[in-house]
Amino acid sequence: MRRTAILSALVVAMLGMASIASAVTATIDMNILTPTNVAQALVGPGVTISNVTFTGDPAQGGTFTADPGTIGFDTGVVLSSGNIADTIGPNTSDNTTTDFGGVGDGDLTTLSGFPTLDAAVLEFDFTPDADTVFFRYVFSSEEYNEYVNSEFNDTFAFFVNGTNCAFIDDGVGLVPITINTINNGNPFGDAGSATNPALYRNNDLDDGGGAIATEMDGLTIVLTCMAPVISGEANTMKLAIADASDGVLDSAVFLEEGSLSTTPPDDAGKVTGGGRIDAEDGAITFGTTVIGDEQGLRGNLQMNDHKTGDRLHGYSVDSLSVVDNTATWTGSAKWNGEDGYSFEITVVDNRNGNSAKKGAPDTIDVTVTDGGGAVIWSTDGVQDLKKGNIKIH
Ligand SMILES: [Ca+2]
Ligand SMILES: [Ca+2]
Ligand SMILES: [Ca+2]
Ligand SMILES: [Ca+2]
Repeated sequence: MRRTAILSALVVAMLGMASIASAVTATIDMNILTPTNVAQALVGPGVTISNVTFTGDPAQGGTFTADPGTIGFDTGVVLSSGNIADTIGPNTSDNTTTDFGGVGDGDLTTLSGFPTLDAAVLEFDFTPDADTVFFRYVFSSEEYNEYVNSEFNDTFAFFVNGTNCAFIDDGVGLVPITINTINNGNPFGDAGSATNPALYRNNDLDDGGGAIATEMDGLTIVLTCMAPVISGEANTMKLAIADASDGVLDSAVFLEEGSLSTTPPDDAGKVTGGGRIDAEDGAITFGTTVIGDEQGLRGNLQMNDHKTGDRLHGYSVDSLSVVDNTATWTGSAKWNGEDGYSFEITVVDNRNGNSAKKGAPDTIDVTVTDGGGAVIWSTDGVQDLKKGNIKIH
């Protein structure tokens, strides 16, 4: 199917002159800003960046400001498969488009399941001061709602060291965020074809929308990327968005200013911490984060047994129980880089910091099982933290 949007683009251009009032109020693209200016706007506590590059038309990336309540945060970076100036509200068209005739992105094509075009890609190296990074974002598109569950499955991704952190856990697996994985069905409101509607905000003029003061016809709620990283070393970041199947009907992703950080977002933290549980020569060190929000439970648990050389990377959280100062959770894990393992961890947050003056030490108890349920590694029961701190929020 070939779609055109020339007429509506003209209408938008005319209406746009009279409607610079509320909403996503302004954008500044890379005809003015450098890629480093744009990437730097993302940086928050605990992170430094370098080696910034941008691929795409300069009008496809930059910064934005918005009125409170429009996007969910008021300033930040925006990347688009069209012109970022066309994210400015109000919503005046069902199919706002800039078709740059640009190339797609191979990684996004894999995620979309359809060929991609007009890719905008911002890449940089970053050095974090801890082993997990976070940032907050909102995906939006003109493909909503009329092209939900079609081949026009515009896609974006945030690749941290090559792994996409823009996903939701649907209970079966990790699903990348696209038009077809977050929506309220097609036709709009059809429960049988809706996917993750609790994460979706309708703004389509044909479906009772338009109150959200941006041109975009549909948006996700504010979502959080959480990714394991290597502390103190250069890690890679690739932020990318593209059209799918043709170059029309823009999709845009908004990223919150200053949110690329090693500190979890205020309202998302459940359990954070790290340290060592062995004072003897050789040590078991660990770092962990569990967050719970509208996207569900997610977590990162990294343990290194320096005596045996074994490494655990827990990458999901399947259950979490927090009672007073004790948290227990289970999840799926890689063991020495190999998938197919599970873990259970219980931590007790007895004090803030690791000074003995502040009371009994925090404790940790970890068990790792293989696919057959056999225990292959553990901390040998409850262990005191010898260094570090666990915080249950
Ligand atoms: Ca639309
Ligand atoms: Ca386009
Ligand atoms: Ca629109
Ligand atoms: Ca599109």
